Amino acid sequence: MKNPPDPPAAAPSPVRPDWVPENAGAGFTTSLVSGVPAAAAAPRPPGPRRRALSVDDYAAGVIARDPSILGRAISLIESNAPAHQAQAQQLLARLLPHTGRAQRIGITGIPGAGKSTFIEAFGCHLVDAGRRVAVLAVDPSSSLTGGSILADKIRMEKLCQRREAFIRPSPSGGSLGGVARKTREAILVCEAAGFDLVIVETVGVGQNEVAVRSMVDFFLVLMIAGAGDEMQGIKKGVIELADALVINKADGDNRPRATAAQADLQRVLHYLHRATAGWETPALLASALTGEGVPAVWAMTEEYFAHVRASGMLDARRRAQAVEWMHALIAEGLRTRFYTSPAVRSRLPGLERAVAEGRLPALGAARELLGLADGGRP
Ligand SMILES: Nc1nc2c(ncn2[C@@H]2O[C@H](COP(=O)(O)OP(=O)(O)O)[C@@H](O)[C@H]2O)c(=O)[nH]1
Ligand SMILES: [Mg+2]
Repeated sequence: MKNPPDPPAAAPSPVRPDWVPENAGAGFTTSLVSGVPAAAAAPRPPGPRRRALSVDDYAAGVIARDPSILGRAISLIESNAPAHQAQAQQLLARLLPHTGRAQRIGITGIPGAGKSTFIEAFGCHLVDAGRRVAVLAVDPSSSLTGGSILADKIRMEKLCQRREAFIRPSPSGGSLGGVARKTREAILVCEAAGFDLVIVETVGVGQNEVAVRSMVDFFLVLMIAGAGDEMQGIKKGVIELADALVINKADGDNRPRATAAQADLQRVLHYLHRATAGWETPALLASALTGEGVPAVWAMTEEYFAHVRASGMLDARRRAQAVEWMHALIAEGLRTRFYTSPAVRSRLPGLERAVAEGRLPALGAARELLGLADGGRP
């Protein structure tokens, strides 16, 4: 998928986060709502503009886990500017030997399921256990709603303050394909920085789950009892992507309903296709609010990793994901080349009309355009 061109630079915002590269267009998250108590939201001290970093500077800073350089390295990756993209690719090549050691975890669920709250509780539990945790958010819609960054920063307030944690809001703007590329590469940067876990939070809408499933080792679906959520999940096939289900908000008055939902899910899971060979998808209860059940989710996660390491599934999945990703990039490249070809661009509107009016079959029009993109052969 093609990234939209950078829109003209946005008006300067009162708070410019430190992950924003120089010359960033409005396609970037260039502002945060003031009052957010995140370290990343602190305005830069007044003074000369930041020095441009070389690939060496970026690589050294990432490997040393310098939070400011880490943030800037991810900004570089997220930038759509061709000069940044070239530098980003050099950086990734440099970092590649340092990647591959983290546990890559995807967490999805409908908006309001409690993903951010859960990641806060889960992340703090892990940090307390001596782990370093990076959190990346994938939400192509966040640039439209504008609210999710504020909400997530507040919900992850405690985790934000831990030195062993790094939280990065969603790259704003752009297609799901663009966001997926940026997230995949951001995972690698976090790994090179020595985080033990990289958690990707994604909103359970549309194709997000499939995109995130294809970049993580372990995929957790967070659910809530009632509202037909269990059934929705089954219909969308999301449950078949999951390595674990966690019914969140199993607290207070909601506890009995959560327990009933767990029993329903356990029955259904029995008949469904498993996401990972040899691993039976469990359905656990948790409360992100009270923290109850969170250590059990971590214990189950460790059990999962022990299983996939021993069975060779972890390596096999990563190899398959890398090849799949290469094909996705080829497809994206071909698509971009096709739609930016001058011959295609001049002929496309006329052929669209002809197809719409029934004067030409779609197949004939497609063949003609593909021929034009190939260098004029009809
Ligand atoms: N009672 C209860 N409320 C929760 C729990 N987890 C999250 N919430 C609340 O649910 C709302 C949505 O949480 P949030 O983490 O933003 O959901 P997200 O959209 O999935 O990231 C917030 O008001 C949370 O305080 C929980 O375990 N129990
Ligand atoms: Mg959230």
